[in-house]
Amino acid sequence: MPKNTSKEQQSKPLRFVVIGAGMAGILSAIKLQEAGFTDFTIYEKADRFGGTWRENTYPGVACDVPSHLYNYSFSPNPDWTHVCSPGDEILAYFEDVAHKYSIEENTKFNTEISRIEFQDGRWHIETGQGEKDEADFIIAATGVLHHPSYPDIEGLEDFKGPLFHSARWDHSVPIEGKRVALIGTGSSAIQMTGGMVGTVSDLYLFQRTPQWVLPLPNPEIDEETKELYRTDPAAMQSAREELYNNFSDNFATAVIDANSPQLQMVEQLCKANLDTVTDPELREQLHPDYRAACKRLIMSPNFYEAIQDPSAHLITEKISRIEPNGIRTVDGKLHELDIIVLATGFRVDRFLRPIEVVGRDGVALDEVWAQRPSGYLSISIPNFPNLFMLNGPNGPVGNFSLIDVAELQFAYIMQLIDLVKQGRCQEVSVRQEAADHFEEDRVEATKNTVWVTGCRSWYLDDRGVPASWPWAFSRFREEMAKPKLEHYELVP
Ligand code: N01
Repeated sequence: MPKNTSKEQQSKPLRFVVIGAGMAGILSAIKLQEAGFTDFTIYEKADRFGGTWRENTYPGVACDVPSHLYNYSFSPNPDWTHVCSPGDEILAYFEDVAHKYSIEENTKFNTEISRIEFQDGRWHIETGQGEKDEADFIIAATGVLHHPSYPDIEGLEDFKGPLFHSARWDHSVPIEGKRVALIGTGSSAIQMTGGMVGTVSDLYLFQRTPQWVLPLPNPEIDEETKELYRTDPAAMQSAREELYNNFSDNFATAVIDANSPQLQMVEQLCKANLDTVTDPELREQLHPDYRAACKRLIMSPNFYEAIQDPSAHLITEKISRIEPNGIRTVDGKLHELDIIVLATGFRVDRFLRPIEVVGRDGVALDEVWAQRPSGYLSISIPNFPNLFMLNGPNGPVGNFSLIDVAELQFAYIMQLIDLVKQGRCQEVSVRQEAADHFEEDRVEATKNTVWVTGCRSWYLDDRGVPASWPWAFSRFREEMAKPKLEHYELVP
């Protein structure tokens, strides 16, 4: 079939398919509406909005990015209850925003896209339910930390009690008065430790690697402040800006420069926090042997307090296997348990996958990404025209607000979409040379970061290169302000 001519393209409204109805999918829909595009569908495999906040419902779940920063810039929420609000409140916020902008009307829930192929100038979409669709553009808002990673521990199937991943919490299982094991010491496990101690009879935290923990108090926001934010949006905006600048100037600088004074400050704060642990043996067990922020930094108001509770037990012996009654460690000891929670993180190299994605001339994304995923500015892939990712590979991840990242990226993507809308071209994708050059520069810049100072972490790809944005956040903002069109292939 011949391609649409430029005239046809202009006479027909552009159609968009958004994959995923989490934070970035809802954002895409709102921004498409705002730009006057009405022909779009969000496909969501689950039955409600919310993405990561729909999936992560474990005890203690919260966002460790302060709430007044972790909301859309165009829909600030004066009613956040805490500096870092709990997960259910964040989920309710996203559902409210989706409702406010009537996004439901354009969303197909319980519908999982299984295959997309670029053919004859359009994307052809197939769902697992056998539906077919077409679109001029695909916006992949599929999330980063989405596919649970299950550990390769012998006997995982042998445990006779409930065993589940932190992102698949089984709410039919009561935890009150139970002996619960947490495997892992990432941000999820640290939040769960604070969330469960005092409720369970015994909490066993199986630690493979100790973590540096930055103390982040989480007080309630008082009524007076909420009322001020309700009546004076400028005051709320200035609170947001303060958080934003503080984060950009301090934390974002600390992680990209292992020799920065900002990183020294983070290290000092973490060390002083560790010193609050009174038992010297426990303190030593919790003491990491790598630099603070090498792994994704843990922010917690209460972890050390919780782990010092008499009902909490830090297990540092390596796990030997899981048995019907509990976990056996290599010292031969069986830790008898009622419930095991795998807080073992996510497969961070998936992005759009397992969707089968076929680009121009039959090129398969799975082959292009066989070694590892990549994307120019984390947004565009050569030979996959009119497909843009939000929070795609190697973007600013970690302790950044992914909402800010996605908003900046969408404004950038909109400028590329406009090229097609204006009839300047029909297909837009990054040139191979530009993508390669960007990746070379990126890999080179990661050498200055704290992420390569000697630790195991999910930031590191199969080569040990951080899969993240290694420059200042200000550079990201500058890059997102205006696409360098010479880096793009614009097919008329
Ligand atoms: O996962 P992780 P997470 N045997 O990959 C251990 C975001 N997040 O779900 O360190 C024993 O960090 C593994 O050990 P080690 C945030 O970006 C945000 O906790 O590799 N242990 C590690 O301790 C975060 O970084 C919020 O030695 C095993 C743990 O499992 C990201 O999600 C809240 C093991 C995995 O830690 C992921 O955090 C929560 C094995 N076989 C999460 N395999 C916010 O507040 C793995 N481990 C925004």
